[in-house]
Amino acid sequence: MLGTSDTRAGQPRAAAQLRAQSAAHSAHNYHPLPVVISEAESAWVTDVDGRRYLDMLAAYSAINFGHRHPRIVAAAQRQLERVTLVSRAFEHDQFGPFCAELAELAGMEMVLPMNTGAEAVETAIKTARKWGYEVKGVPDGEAVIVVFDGNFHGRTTTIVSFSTDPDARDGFGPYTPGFRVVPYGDLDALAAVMGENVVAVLVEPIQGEAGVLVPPPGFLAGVRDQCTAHGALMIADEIQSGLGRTGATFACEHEDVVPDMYILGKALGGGIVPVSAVVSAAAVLGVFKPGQHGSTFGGNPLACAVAREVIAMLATGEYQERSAKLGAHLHDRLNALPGDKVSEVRGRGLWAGIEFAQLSGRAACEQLADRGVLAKDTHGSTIRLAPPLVIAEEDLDWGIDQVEALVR
Ligand code: IF1
Repeated sequence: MLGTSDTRAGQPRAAAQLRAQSAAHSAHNYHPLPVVISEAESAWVTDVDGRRYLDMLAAYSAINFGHRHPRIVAAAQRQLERVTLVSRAFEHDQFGPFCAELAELAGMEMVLPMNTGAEAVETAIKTARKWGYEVKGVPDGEAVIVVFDGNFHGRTTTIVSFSTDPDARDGFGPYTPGFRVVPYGDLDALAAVMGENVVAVLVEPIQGEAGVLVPPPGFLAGVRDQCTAHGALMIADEIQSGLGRTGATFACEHEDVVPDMYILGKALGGGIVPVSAVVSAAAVLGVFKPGQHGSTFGGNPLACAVAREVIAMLATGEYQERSAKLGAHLHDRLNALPGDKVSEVRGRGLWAGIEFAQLSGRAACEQLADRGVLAKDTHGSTIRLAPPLVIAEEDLDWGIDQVEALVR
């Protein structure tokens, strides 16, 4: 059936046929809900049969500003008419402004742009190791990076090497050495491994994949203190938690913590293109010399133009404020759900993990989809909600009504 695409001609194929095609011809590394989306706007998506769904996943926070936000689409369209890709062999007029504006938003000095989250995490690891050898004076090949149990930082071979999730890790060895795993939230365990070869502690301020786990109060501040005391870099993976999701630009802000490095991705691309970045001090990112790291697409003109619009939108503070306000409402309502049906609700801002007592996460998401709400399960009986920050208050309430209906 190569070359035939009735969807392009405006005649949607039956959902079943499209699903059969993807089942036959795509690797089965996902088990998607049976919804075939063909259009989307703001917090809503429409499937090939014309059915509308409220998107309460928002592509795991990559759609923080909603689908096809007019400001971001306009920025992309303007850039499409100018120049889209030059490679880093040359400079272009969006690059300097993007780096300067992102550094300013983060209160840091330098930016190293990549594309996907995993690439930015890899970049952070390479930065920390090189910084460890050249600046901290760790003996060559001895650098240690401390990570946490339940982490999710991406799917490259090095990153899955320090995953504690058997699905993510098993069968992909041999594994990259140089990582120590300690329990999330446990400052004593962290202190026990903070030797002189530790170059960095890599932490999610809130663990997404683990089920929107918020660490105990004081944990991030404790990580910060131990990093400072041992001359190690505190690296915050804010790929999912950052850029407004929790009601602040960065989730670290809730504990008044400033890490040495932010890793950003997802929402930075405005839901249009993959854009990720490592943001840090000049003394840290300064370890890279020409030829030592890079990417064909990293920092391309289209990506920079889109991300600049995202940064300008975040600079107003209105999305963070909206996330904090609507998030408080979301958590108030979720916390009022019957305790015998909902064992725990976690999260911050417009981000929630809901643990059901008698329902698998998958079954909950299937029932929600039947009710017109898209959400995603994670381990066991947990689902996560991360609606776009632009969601209308009445739509949010309607979405919560559907969750409530599952446990009535
Ligand atoms: C999938 C999870 C969410 C991330 C953090 C790095 C990355 C991610 C904190 C890598 C990516 C995604 C990947 C996506 C599912 C999703 C996810 F369940 F797997 F953990 F959001 F909760 N750091 N998270 O959350 O970024 O390379 O994907 O751009 O399908 O694997 P990426």
